[in-house]
Amino acid sequence: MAARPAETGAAAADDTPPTTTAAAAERYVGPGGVNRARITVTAADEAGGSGVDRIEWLQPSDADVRFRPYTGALDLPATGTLYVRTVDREGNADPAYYGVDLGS
Ligand SMILES: [Ca+2]
Repeated sequence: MAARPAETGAAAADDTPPTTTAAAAERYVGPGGVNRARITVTAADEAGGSGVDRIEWLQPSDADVRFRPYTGALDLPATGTLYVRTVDREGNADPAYYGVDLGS
């Protein structure tokens, strides 16, 4: 893997984390009478920034707690709190995880 070229000039600097937005777009009663929520996450980097690299999500009430890559709308039990964050291509992370209350 080739070394990255040195960054020069003001245009190469991106020290600003992206902005993450999450919305519980829909709540419904799933199989077994379990309340569920569908959540859509969107993110944008600042104008002139390096761009969004990835969105990650974590639900502490999950039996297997780990950060997962966000690849599309989430469909989760409507309980606890969902945390999401976004990382841009320079590694700047939305500093505080964005918490979404899934409880109804
Ligand atoms: Ca940025």
